[in-house]
Amino acid sequence: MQLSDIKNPTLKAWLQTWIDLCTPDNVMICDGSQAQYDDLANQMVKAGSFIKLDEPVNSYFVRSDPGDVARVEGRTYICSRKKEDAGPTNNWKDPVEMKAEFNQLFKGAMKGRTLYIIPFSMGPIESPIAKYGIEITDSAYVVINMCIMTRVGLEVFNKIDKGAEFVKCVHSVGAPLADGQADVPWPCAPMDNKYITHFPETREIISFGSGYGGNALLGKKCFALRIASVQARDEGWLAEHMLILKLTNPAGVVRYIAAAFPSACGKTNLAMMEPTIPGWKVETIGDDIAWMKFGEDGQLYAINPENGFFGVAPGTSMHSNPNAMRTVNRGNSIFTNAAITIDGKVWWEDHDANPEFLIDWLRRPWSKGCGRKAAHPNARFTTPAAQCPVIAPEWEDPKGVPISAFLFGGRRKTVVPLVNEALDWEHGVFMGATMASEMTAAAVGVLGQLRFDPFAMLPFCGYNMGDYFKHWLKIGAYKGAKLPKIYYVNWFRKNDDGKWLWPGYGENSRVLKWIFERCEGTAACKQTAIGNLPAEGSLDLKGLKVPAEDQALLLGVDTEGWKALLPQIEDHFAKFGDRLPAELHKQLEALKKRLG
Ligand code: GTP
Ligand code: SPV
Ligand code: MN
Repeated sequence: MQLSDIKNPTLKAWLQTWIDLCTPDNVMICDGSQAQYDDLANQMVKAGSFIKLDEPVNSYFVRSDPGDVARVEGRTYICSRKKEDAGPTNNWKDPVEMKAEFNQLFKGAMKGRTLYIIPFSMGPIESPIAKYGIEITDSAYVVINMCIMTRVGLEVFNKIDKGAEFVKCVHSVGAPLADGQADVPWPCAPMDNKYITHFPETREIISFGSGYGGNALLGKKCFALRIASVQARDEGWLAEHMLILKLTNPAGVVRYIAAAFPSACGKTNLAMMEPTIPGWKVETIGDDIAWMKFGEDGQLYAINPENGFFGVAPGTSMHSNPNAMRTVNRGNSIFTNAAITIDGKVWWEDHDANPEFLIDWLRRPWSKGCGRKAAHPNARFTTPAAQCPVIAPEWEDPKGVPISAFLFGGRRKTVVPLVNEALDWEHGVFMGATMASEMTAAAVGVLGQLRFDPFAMLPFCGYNMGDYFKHWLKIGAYKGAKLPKIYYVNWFRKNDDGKWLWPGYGENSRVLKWIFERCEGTAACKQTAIGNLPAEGSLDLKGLKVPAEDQALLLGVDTEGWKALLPQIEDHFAKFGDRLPAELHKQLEALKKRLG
């Protein structure tokens, strides 16, 4: 397909404007075909950016620039017309000024490069919940990853021709090539010249200067969360940073659960876990994003808008997440910022293999015990969801799956128990609004620092988060709604020696079982000041060696610890001023009172 084949006047004019501004050497339309994919990957190998692996099949190894390794929240902006619509948790720039700046930045930005046009669908293309986008990019790495992570195909042009809305996504690595200038393996711009910008009112995304992950694969965080959260607010649905899993009990009863944990806090792991308790089964619908709409029966139906997993590699092994390992081992995967063994096998921290020597993600020789990490902590694999051995057969069902429970959680060394059930929807929204987690390597920032990350959406909400809380409350008041129950979970409690109190991973199935049985009305709870905790003996701990004193910490209420959190919650709420719904103030006062 040629550029001249694109007939839709809006699309055509938009594309032409950017082509004229960016002055690429070539323009190519991506059709999502294997032939095009292989061709691009081969070009990347020839250019020295990709290394083709012997195994898994049809897979590649790639290292980014050392300064372009994760999402850059400090360089991410919401360009709403009014600053207060971006809210206190987002960086803001005036949309007119930002576009004027881009008119300079993008001038000739793709010189020496190819401008790729990627038509993509978020969600199965025929799903009533799906939405479409067109991404322009000058990065073949982005094209290849988008082909795994989204549904790329020319049918999207037909949908647009028939009047479907599309999100306009523009991306450049921001590194034009002068005549005769040699390229580098991972072109990008310096940190202070990266811009990840969103124009919620016009449903546009413009990203400049980074080639990594959520900064560049614009279907993911930029569209499916930041822009989609605004669409969801306007249209009465939910776009959330949530995994979706299918849980089947030994009697064959099925329930679907969605869980919001911040970046690198265990979504991929939970979504494809192998339960340790006999007879229970977990299957995957999605591992990072959920779009949910009410069905006629009043239930919330969720789809996974993505087509692949962009998963954290370090920590992933046959022991911790065997199904992720099996997925990538089937091939067709990209490994970014891992290490590579002398004989050409990818490796990362906690990988099952035990190599003596390898070449680390910074191209330096590495030997076992040298004290350095071999892979970047935010090294990632990109791999097709359809290859996951436990992908649920209905994962592409256009109508989505009905959600029984929402889980919120994060990394909390102290205070927060293993599982806590919200007293009601409003209390659940309070739990979501007061989520906090220790920071991970998924974003550039201070590792381990505790920060509030409401609904795991702090970096991803495309509008004022006070209004977002209101939206969640409004969802709870939807007429005829059969609302999911809400839980706050924490796999990450530690003892004073810094050791995990809870074994996590497959053992988290015990908590899923309790939640399932709460939904069925068969498990008992005890009401406490902070919520409903498992009643003595109602959480299945059979065969698990967790000492009684650790169990007490995991399943108890640390009243003093909770009291100490109250002023922090007050400060957190104060940020939102009068955009904070009164219901949340009320919830905080009620918690205070219950704690005594
Ligand atoms: P994003 O893709 O960044 O949104 O992250 P995610 O939420 O999907 O996180 P993921 O499942 O990739 O987990 C990130 C890290 O947490 C990995 O290193 C895991 O090994 C570790 N992890 C996951 N689940 C558990 C758990 O139950 N206990 C412990 N201790 N670590 C876990
Ligand atoms: C996250 O950081 O939550 C991710 C990875 O899922 S990225 O796509 O880079 O945002
Ligand atoms: Mn994520």
